Amino acid sequence: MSASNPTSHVTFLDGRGELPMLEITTPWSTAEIYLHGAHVTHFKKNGEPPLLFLSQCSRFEKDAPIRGGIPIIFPWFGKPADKPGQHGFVRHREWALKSIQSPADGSVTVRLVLPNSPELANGQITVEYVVEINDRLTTELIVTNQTAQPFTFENCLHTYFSVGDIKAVSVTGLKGAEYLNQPTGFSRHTDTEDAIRFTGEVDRAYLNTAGTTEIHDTSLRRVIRVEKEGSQSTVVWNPWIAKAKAMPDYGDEEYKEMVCVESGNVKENEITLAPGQISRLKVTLGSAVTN
Ligand code: TA6
Repeated sequence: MSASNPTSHVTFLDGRGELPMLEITTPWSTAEIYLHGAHVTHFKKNGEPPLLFLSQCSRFEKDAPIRGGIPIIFPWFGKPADKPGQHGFVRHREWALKSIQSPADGSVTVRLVLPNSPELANGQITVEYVVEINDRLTTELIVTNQTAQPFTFENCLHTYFSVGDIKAVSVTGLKGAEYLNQPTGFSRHTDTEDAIRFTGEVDRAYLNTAGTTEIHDTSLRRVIRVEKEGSQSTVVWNPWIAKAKAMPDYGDEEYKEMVCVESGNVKENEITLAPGQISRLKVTLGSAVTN
């Protein structure tokens, strides 16, 4: 199946692991989205290196998460004691394609919905994902509570960014924010640095921060902007050497070429949605290369 207009094109085909995927071309960019996990695995602006990192060792299998791109973390983050598995279940479920729009301006908007899930009140908690592709990549996770009770959850767009050399990367926009440091048992700290730099494992959940972050990559001479709405938490992650070796679906040296800057609502920023209410988590990714 394909949808197109004079300037953009969408093809529906079997991707890796024969998982259904959409291949998208716009006047500015190319992108790939798998129905498995409603997972954006590729976005590349013309004339720039890919924006998203995808592990060479990633699995493309039913019931397994894809390593890279933008995994959708919902309805819980991490591995709470009372939850089965890490980072929720929607990232390894097959989503349904609801619509593809490609207006005359050449942008493409794809809507996906999570099929009714017994864990989500058999569909009374609805989950939709909207991906807009043009010279930027915008994704929005929309959760609606159609039950008669409050619904509490965490969410996170766990974006893997591609960088030239992690040692030449700094992340700004989080100075003064509090964070929970995963490697030391989620101990609480306040970030006093102008920028986060990477010389070892970093795994931090920044809380009560709704601002824009930037990834400065001097090796690719690129600045990536992460603008967000409906998000009070930012998670910054690089596994470094030991954790890289410990992950079977991740290359030992790949920690050098990626950084995760994730937007969501985790830990004490979890959301409680009243009956009838809608939660929207929206992230817009833009980039510019300096000559
Ligand atoms: O977002 C950071 C983090 O929670 C890390 O602690 C690390 O576990 C990472 O997510 C990847 O999790 P995954 O379940 O995809 O292996």
